[in-house]
Amino acid sequence: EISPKYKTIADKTDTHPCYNCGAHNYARMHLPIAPKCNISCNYCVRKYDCPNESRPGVTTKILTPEEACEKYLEVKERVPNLSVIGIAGPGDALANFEETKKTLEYIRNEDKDITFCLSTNGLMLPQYANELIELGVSHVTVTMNAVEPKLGAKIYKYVDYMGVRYFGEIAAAILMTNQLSGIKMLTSKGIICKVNIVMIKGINDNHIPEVVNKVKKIGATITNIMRLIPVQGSEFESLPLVNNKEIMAMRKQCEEILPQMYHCKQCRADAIGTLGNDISIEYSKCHNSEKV
Ligand code: CLF
Ligand code: SF4
Repeated sequence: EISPKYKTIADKTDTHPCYNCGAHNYARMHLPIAPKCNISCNYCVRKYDCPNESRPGVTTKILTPEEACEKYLEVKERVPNLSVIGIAGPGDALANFEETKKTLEYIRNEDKDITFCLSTNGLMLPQYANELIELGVSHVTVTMNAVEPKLGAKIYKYVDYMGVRYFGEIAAAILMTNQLSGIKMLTSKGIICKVNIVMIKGINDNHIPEVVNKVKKIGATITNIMRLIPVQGSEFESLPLVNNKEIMAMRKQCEEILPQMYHCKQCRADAIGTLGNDISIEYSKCHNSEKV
């Protein structure tokens, strides 16, 4: 139960720069505490940040939960409009649940009110949804690229679930089932869910409105149709790019179904600042931490 002394979830949405473009003066801070992943997307190379939520290209230094909390305390002093703490990789937040949990607990101890936001591929959502709510997470992003196992099999190489590695359509079906039931568990309890969709030319581009329709039915608030950034060394490295016009046309079409995000910056897993002004690089330089 949220006591009236604290921000309600609606207040938190009002000051969340990703969920509300009117909140562009508020800053978010990603804490890169989650290195592992439990699935394999064909557009991913593990040595970079998770392209589901974070822009690939730079390796982010992993922090321990203790280090993350220290960094939060420092940044809080320098960035007065900081309203959101996000966990967005560089792998999957829920594939590193212990670290995610500890980090959020430490920070909640320091600040009862700051918004907790999390990005995940959704595989472990049914298992952890209730705990996330208890930890005070109010906003969850799930990256969902398809709702058809046949299509999903082209996008995901494998899924590691409960100690078994699954491939092909079975892997995709497990992932999709968990994404959908996980989102439903969250939205039924008032948690705000955004669905990121990576638009992959010739693979899922025609299928995206179907994904948007499906997630609308289970209570998602907004979808964020993102461009695939081809990463060298990934399965999809030489796929043709979706151009700006095509992305915008797809967003416009899907806006008939559900509100769309138009201002995503495909942030790094250690991004800090307003969406228009990421100060994470400057920050790591002046703090002398190593950056690869
Ligand atoms: Fe981070 Fe994502 Fe939360 Fe925002 S980013 S976990 S919802 S606080 Fe925002 Fe960055 Fe786009 Fe993500 S602009 S990549 S949508
Ligand atoms: Fe890579 Fe992210 Fe997919 Fe995991 S969820 S395989 S880190 S793109």
